[in-house]
Amino acid sequence: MQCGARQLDLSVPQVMGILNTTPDSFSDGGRLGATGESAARGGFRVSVDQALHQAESMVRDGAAILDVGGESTRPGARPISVQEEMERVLPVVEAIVTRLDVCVSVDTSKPDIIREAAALGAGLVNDVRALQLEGALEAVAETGMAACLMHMQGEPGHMQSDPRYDDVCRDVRHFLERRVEAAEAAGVLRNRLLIDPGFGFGKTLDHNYQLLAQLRELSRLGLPVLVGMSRKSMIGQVVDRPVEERAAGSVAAAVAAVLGGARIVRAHDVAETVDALRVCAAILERKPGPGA
Ligand code: 8Y4
Repeated sequence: MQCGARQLDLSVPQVMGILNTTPDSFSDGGRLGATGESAARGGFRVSVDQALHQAESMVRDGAAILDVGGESTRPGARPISVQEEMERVLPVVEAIVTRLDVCVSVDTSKPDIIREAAALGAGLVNDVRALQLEGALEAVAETGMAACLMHMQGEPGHMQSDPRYDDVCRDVRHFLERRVEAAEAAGVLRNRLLIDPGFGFGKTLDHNYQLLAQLRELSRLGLPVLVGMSRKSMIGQVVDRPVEERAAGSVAAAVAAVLGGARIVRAHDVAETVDALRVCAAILERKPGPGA
């Protein structure tokens, strides 16, 4: 798959490492360098140096893509301005693009960020709003970036209050089909699109596991499937462990997804996930019939 100027090899399953620049991200808990003082001021900004260090380590561990995000989708998270998101995300994008051999993904919904990130060399837009904000489809079409379209029911903040579906797999597939059509109509090439069921985004535990168990259905759309379950509550509730102890459970879910046809796994624990996906690749190579 072409991601801006870079080529991404999807003949084998790949890992997208999560690089968060938000002060309240669940799982780096300040490891990325929020001082108590700057966090208290609300003026937190991850140092580019610290982010670059983590990025280097994830590339060494085998990540093919790094996902750089500045907006938190946690319930109750304060919405941030375009300006603030730019200040968090763009310096990190630039630092990685100029120094590391990896595809940079920008986790954003905003057309201005999409354009700026593309100009700096980011190759992929990872949008939890599936490019539904005004001007987002057009921004992607202009830049030649690839895009991941994710399903979400509701908006961050309220999405987990009482999610309901007639048939979660069918509803998610229909939504993604419609967003793929909209993207193509706006001039985004089909071969630059990825789809994602959006685990945890307006879904109960049961919805999440139904989607995982029937992930094959999504591959039927003929586009590469990306999944993100790393350390999420769908793992935590099953293993009954806090976020920092969910690596093994997350890897198990990643393996299930890849054997169910997923091509990219968004993960915090890159080294462990890369090993697991290499084992998956060894299995998939030997499967008879039409490919994974
Ligand atoms: C612990 C750690 C608990 C992280 C919750 C979380 C996805 C995504 C997110 C996803 C795609 C998250 C940006 C939520 N999830 N993008 N982004 N797919 N494409 N929560 O599933 O990681 S953020």
